[in-house]
Amino acid sequence: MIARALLVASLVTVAAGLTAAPELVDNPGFELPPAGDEGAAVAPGWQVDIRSRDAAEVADASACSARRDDRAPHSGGWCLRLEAGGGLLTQLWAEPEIEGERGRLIPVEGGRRYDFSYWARVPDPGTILVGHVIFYDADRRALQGRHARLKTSADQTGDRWLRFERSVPIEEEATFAVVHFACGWGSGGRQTAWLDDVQFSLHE
Ligand SMILES: [Ca+2]
Repeated sequence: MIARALLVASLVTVAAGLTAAPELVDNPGFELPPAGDEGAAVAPGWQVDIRSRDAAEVADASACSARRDDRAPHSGGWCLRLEAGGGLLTQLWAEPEIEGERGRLIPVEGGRRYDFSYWARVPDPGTILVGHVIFYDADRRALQGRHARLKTSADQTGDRWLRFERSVPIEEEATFAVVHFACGWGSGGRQTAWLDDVQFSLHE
């Protein structure tokens, strides 16, 4: 009986393992702290980039930041607080470690369905947090069209955490993906949004 119970338990474990597609974003809940020598890195697996709305570099980005925050995270002990102001965008890029190298391109399987989701808290009207996944072909050209992007916009969640999610079959020629967030598209002056539990994985 014990052997049978163990067999059933192991089969359940195997089944659970088969249904859970690997998470493709490193440090998706911002729980890992930056190492001492990582300088301005927001958290392992992520990079921050401040730009104007027309993507130009800016001289004074003091109104913008993306920092780990331990006040009221959605899960664990930490989330990420994004601040934007002065008409600038605070952009956050997933920088996955693939074969020992850090880069923004995540390998994907063309023609398959992918899931993208995240939790956001956007208390102030006028603030918008946009999260999206952009797919690229083997020559690293961004793909266009209905199945080329996974995009959601979080705005005015109040003080609650809300989950935003998209799932689409991607183009056959899709080879890479980039996971990206931007705060600052809203109409308000100073804009603040909190982000936690990003998920990007093959749909199974
Ligand atoms: Ca977290």
